[in-house]
Amino acid sequence: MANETIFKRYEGNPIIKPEEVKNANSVFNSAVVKFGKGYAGVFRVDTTKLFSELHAGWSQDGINWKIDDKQIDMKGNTSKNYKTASCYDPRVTLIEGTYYVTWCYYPAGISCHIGVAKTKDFKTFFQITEIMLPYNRNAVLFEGKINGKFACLNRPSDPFHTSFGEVFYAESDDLIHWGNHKFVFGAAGGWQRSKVGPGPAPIKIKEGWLMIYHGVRITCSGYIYCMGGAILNGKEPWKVKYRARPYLLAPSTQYEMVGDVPNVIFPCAMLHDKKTDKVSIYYGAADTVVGLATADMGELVSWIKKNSD
Ligand code: BMA
Repeated sequence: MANETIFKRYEGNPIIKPEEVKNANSVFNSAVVKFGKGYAGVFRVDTTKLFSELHAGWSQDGINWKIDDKQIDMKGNTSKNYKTASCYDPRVTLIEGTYYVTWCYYPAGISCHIGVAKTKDFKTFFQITEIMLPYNRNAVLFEGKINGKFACLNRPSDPFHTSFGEVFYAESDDLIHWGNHKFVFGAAGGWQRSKVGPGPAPIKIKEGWLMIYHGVRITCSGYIYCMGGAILNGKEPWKVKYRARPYLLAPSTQYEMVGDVPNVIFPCAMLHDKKTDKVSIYYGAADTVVGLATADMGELVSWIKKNSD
C-alpha cells in the first residue's frame, strides 16, 4: 500500500460492514476495548432512516464482532430526547475498573456537545451528564487519572461541518465540573492544514501519552481525513513532546475512498497488546465501515519521535 508508514492495514478489512447490523446504513467511527477474555465496544450505527445511534457489541478476537441490533438503552441523567438525538463518534476509556463512554450528540436543536456515560458490563449504561458546552464535537477521556483528576481531550466546534478545529485539554474531579482548559495543538499544514481532533483514548507510555488523532485538509472537492500521531507530556498532557509531520494513514483503499463520505480515516479506538507489543487502531472508513490497522509499539514511538520537528 503506497502510503503505509508504520501501520499496516488488516488484510481482511473492512472488519465491520453495515450488513452485519439490522437496518444499518453504515457502521463506522466506533470504540472497542479489552473486556473479560475478549473485547467489547460501542459502535456508531447510522440507520436506514439516517439517524446516528450508539450500539453495544462483543467479540472474542477483536476482529469478528456481534453488534446489537438495538440502540443502547441509556439510563441515568440523560437528556429526555437521547433516543431521538443523533449520537455519534463514541470513545471508550477504562478508568479504575469502570468503562466510560464519551460521544457527540445533539440533545436539542443544533447544539452538538458531549455526553459521558459509564458501564461495567456493556449491557447497562448510565449517563452521568453532558460535558463541554456546545459546540463541541469530539471528546475522549485519558486512561486512569492525571494528578488525581479525570482528564480529557476535546475539540470545540460550531454547529456545522467546521472548517476549523483545535485540540484542548480539560480536567475534572467528578466528571461533572470541568476546568483548567488548555490548548494542546491546532492545524499544522499539509494533510492536517485545516483542522485536527482527538482520536482514541491516549495510551500511557514511558515518554508520556501516545495520542492518535485525525487531521483534515479541505480540497476543491471536499474534506480529506487522515490519521496522525503525537506524544504528550505525561503529567501535563497539554504540552506536546513530539508530533509527527507525515501522516500515519491516509485514505487510499477502495473502502476508505468510496462510501457515504469519501476519503475519510477516522480513528476512535486503540488497543495495546503488552505480550506482542502490537498497537491496533480501529477507524471509521469513508463514514461507512470499520477498518483495522496494526503497528509495533516500539517502531511507532520511534517513528513519531524521528518525524517530529
Ligand atoms: C466529522 C464527523 C465524523 C465524520 C467526519 C467525516 O465532522 O461528523 O463523524 O466521520 O466528519 O464525515
